Amino acid sequence: MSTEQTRPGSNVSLRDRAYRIRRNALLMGEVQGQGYIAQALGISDVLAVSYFHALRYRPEDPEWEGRDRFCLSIGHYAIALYAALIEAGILPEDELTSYGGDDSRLPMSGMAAYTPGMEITGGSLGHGLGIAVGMALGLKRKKSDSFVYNLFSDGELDEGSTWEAAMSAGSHKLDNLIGIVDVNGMQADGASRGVLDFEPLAPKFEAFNWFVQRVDGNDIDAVAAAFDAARHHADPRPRIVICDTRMGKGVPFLESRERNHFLRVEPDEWQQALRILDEGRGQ
Ligand SMILES: Cc1ncc(C[n+]2csc(CCOP(=O)(O)OP(=O)(O)O)c2C)c(N)n1
Ligand SMILES: [Mg+2]
Repeated sequence: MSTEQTRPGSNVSLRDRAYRIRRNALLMGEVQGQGYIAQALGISDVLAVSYFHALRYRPEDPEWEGRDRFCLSIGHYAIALYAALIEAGILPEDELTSYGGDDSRLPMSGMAAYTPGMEITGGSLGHGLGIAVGMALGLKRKKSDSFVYNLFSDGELDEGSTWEAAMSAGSHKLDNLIGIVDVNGMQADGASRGVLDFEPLAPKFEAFNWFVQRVDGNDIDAVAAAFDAARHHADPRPRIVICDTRMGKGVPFLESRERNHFLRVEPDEWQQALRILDEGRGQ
């Protein structure tokens, strides 16, 4: 089955998908009045490319054995993934208003057992890449041609387990593993490089035998091209796409807000944010 057949409405542009993912995230954020909104806006272009250009999946059968796996290591980015899963038709749109509520399938931190399409329970930082390595090894043993993607953050570069997994993937030549790092420059305690300076980042992964690309994570064409190159690269090596993103992307007054790891947005600002997003639609 071709990838195009697996997803609905494939005549919608990737830019429009990203806009709709951002919109879903803002609507969920509004339900709680606060949250990891800036990350969601920043990573929406990458998620649009993931769910509408790269991944193979069946919306009506999220556990289809032939699917590519998308692991969300950063459980606090769940709002962003729910926004994409709604757009992809894996989650129903009307569930959006339950975000973060009691008995909701959309808890504020990603839980695999709760949510269709959520492959792993993330949240304890630094574990996603190791889990993805295990999945990729298992799929290879089964002779599957599925890819395993793992989205992790620049904050997770501070975790030793990330580097253990990176070395292991390179050693096992896991060419079915595609890492995506969201380098948004921030983490809970402030600027990421002020906590631990991970630059230069690309040579570190290269030294661990990964095929490395670095792109502007808000340039949708560049992200799509990098994902294509990652999938089709001939070397038997794991692949990583380092994505430099801008927190709050698409809503300038949120882009410029300081300490944006966990945003509190005033009640009247949600409609303003949605209006600004609608005006810049598809840009
Ligand atoms: C092992 C572990 N240590 C600490 C935390 C607390 N924590 C939650 S999010 C976060 C920041 C992580 O950095 P990043 O994902 O880059 O932050 P963001 O870009 O979302 O601001 C921290 C330290 C955690 N979830 N897990
Ligand atoms: Mg970060």
